[in-house]
Amino acid sequence: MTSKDVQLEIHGAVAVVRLNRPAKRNAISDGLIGAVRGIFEKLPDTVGAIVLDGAGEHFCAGLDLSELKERDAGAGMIHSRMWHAALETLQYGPAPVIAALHGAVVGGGLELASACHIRVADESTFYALPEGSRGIFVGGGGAVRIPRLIGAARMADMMFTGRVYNAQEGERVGFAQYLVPQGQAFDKAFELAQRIAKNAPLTNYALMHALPRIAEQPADQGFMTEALMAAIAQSAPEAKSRVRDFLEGRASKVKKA
Ligand code: 1HE
Repeated sequence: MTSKDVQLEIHGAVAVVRLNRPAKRNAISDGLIGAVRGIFEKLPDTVGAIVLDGAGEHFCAGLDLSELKERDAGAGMIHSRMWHAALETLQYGPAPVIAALHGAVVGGGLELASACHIRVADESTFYALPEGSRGIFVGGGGAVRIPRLIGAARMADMMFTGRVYNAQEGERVGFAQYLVPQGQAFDKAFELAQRIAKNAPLTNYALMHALPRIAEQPADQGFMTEALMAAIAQSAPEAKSRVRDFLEGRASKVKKA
């Protein structure tokens, strides 16, 4: 399934998907986004977590601007909807996706990172939305996902002013859940993926598919959906055996951080 623009490696229960156009800073051409979608749609069902990485110094420079040809309004809308469909295969795919961020995470690269479930950034990471200064707008789901991470006011500021967030600022405002020393994002993301792949599959499914929808529901409906998801999760044999393991002293305790 590996293509020239995107590599796939399988290491046990963890898949590594790597954007592989380092000479173009992993700029997202139509070919690259199509390859990402194709890989996520056909992952083997033995995969329990996925690391999304970018080859070279930068995670991703966003939309391949050399392909930004004149489109009429209809074609532009269809192109944006194609990005939406591709990124939905990550967000609502078979297993959680952990992005290993480094260098530029900009434009469509930030939209791609925002569709992942966990973002691990190293100290070289920087975040920007240069669409504002290129006279365009986000089109890869950023207007929906980025405000949910950092708030609409911060996103608008990034696009109005060209503001760039460095790695520390990015973690503080909510782009990344983890900040690690330079060069260590992949290792940390892989370690998290191995741990996540050991969870009960139904728990991971609930976190990917139910939680984001519950969070968007009015409270009254959210409580009901939560109750249904909780009942389904706890009825699974795996939940019962994990709880029994704890009660009978076989499972680890929660340790103080
Ligand atoms: C590219 C792209 C690209 C690099 N499309 N070719 N994104 C942007 O506006 C960001 C544009 N890129 C940059 O600001 C910089 O390239 C970086 C900060 C990411 C990296 O800088 P640097 O000095 O390491 O690399 P470079 O010399 O600028 O680029 C190396 C090559 O990659 C060069 O090509 P070359 O043939 O001269 O070697 C660059 O032209 C090429 N390159 N970025 C095409 N983005 C769903 S809508 C989403 C809308 C957007 O994403 S808009 C934001 C686009």
